[in-house]
Amino acid sequence: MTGFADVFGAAPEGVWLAPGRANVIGEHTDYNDGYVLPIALPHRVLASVARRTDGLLRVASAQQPGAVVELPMTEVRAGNPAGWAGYVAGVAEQFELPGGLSVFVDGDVPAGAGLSSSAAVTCSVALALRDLLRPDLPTDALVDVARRAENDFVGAPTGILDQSASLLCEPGHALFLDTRDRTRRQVPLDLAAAGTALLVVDTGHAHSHADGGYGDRRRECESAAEALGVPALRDATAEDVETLADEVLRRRARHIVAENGRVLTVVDLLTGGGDPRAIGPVLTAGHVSLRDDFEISTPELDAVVDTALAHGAHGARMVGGGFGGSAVVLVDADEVDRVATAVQPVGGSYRTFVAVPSSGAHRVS
Ligand code: GAF
Repeated sequence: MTGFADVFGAAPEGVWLAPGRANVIGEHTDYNDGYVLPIALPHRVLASVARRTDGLLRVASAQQPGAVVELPMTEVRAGNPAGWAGYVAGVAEQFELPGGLSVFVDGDVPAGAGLSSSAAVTCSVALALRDLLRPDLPTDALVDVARRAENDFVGAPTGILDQSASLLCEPGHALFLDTRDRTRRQVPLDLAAAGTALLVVDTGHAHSHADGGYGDRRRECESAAEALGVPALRDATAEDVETLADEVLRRRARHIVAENGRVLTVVDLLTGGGDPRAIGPVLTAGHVSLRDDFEISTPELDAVVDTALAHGAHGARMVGGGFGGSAVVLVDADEVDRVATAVQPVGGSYRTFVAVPSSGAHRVS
């Protein structure tokens, strides 16, 4: 690919693609051993990769023109390099690469938008290194390679939603995943055939999982599970949750328990082959729960949801880790433009697009 050859002076050994994701429902359930239902986006990262012989890791990006991050593989360790190249390095350090590696990434997943731009980077590089070095590694193991890069190297305490979506989703389907035992099922999702669309609204207010809020929620969920004497909130019932003495923990746990139920409800509704509009109120209930009980929405995301519903959307919710980012809106296909315009602030700075369930990570060349 041109970008790689321009920077490194030779062709890569191959090019690998990994997509960003939108989550239909199942937010913050992944690190509570619960259920998720993401789709892969058409937006993706392409990683062009070649092994080296001089022991260096060299990383460049089409989105960071002129900036080549370079260091000996022997100096790659958690936090070094910092910044965007850490997502590549955090994967590379988990493979045997004494000769080093050149990586050029080129992506169009909006960064900080709650659409998994970081998992698209880690998964594209993980798949490349699996194909080049460890073809025996199962994809489930790659999910963990990508998660460890994020958790241990970059310092973002995420679950496995994003990495699983990027590596395992299939076109035309949502991925119903049990994050405890990793069992999964592809749920057909042809919104267009039903005259509907899932509109993504990126508010442009960036978030970061390495910042405090996400980790706080994770710790609160762990404290709630401990107080209830269960391994994870996946194992608690709605009745259990109401016995929690701490008011904040009670609300956090209430979201997780109800959200797992919402995933199962949405999967049932979609599997039954009925009208996908029926999932709309469940998505909206998910937003109310994230806003009021989990407290990770923002005024901008709330305004998108409220405005979309006021303009006839069937359902709407914030998506991803929260504290900024994007919302998804279920609308009739012929209402997409009207609703996308209605949710825009003055000046129209929000990016909107229709999320068509796309393919998971694969080798391109
Ligand atoms: C982020 C995290 F990376 C995921 O693991 C998940 O917890 C999500 O927020 C919330 O559902 O995307």
